[in-house]
Amino acid sequence: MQILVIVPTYNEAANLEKLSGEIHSQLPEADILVVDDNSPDGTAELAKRLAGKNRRIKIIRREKKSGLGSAYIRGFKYALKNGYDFVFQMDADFSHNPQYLPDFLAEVYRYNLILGSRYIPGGGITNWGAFRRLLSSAANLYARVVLGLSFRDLTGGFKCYSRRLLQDLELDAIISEGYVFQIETTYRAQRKGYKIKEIPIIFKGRKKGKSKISRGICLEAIWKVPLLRFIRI
Ligand SMILES: Nc1nc2c(ncn2[C@@H]2O[C@H](COP(=O)(O)OP(=O)(O)OP(=O)(O)O)[C@@H](O)[C@H]2O)c(=O)[nH]1
Ligand SMILES: [Mg+2]
Repeated sequence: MQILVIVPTYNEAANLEKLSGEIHSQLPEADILVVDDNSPDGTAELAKRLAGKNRRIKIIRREKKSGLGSAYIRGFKYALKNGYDFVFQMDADFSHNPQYLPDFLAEVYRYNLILGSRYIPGGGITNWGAFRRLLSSAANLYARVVLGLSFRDLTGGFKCYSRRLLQDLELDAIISEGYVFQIETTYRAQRKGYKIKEIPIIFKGRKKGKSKISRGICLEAIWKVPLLRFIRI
């Protein structure tokens, strides 16, 4: 069984070494793929150094900051090409605690997509102010109602996919980048009839490094979510 953990990075030099150590202490047999967009803070150089010492760390370096969705897609294609069976996506800023990785793996055998969920019993959020919480709840409610999905956390970025689902997801047809990317991948999986399960995670707001959330990412959510209803799946 081959496992890949995709970690997209933009200016995460303060987090990467500790994160990769913690991932490997949970899943020693997993490979970690850093997809870096030429971060000015030297994240890619750090990743290269780590990869030089540890063959279970890989790095793809893209020329410029090109968005989170396309970074995941790049990682997914790498996973398919290199024969991985289970593929995680997680953030580099410790919002997604590596201690949950085994919980996902315990379920993904019976499902095709596991969502790390802040909004089911046992899940939660620490370190976020009222505005960020409100924004996230509103986005989830909006997506749930507009797309008729029953999952409580559609915008989270801590997920695990089976190879079978990734093969069938038509990666080149995906239209979104920011939070909508998370909604779209889950929506496509559901429409194609794959089995999806939410498991509880406590999400920690970022402590180190700078947030990349922008108004553009929020606006994208408003107009692209309804559009998803009309795409051919
Ligand atoms: N490769 C790549 N990674 C990105 C890009 N934008 C964000 N990331 C990474 O994607 C993950 C999630 O981004 P964050 O900036 O943490 O976004 P967020 O969690 O919504 O917001 P904050 O935690 O408040 O910053 C982090 O590991 C980032 O370094 C990008 O354009 N390209
Ligand atoms: Mg974050």
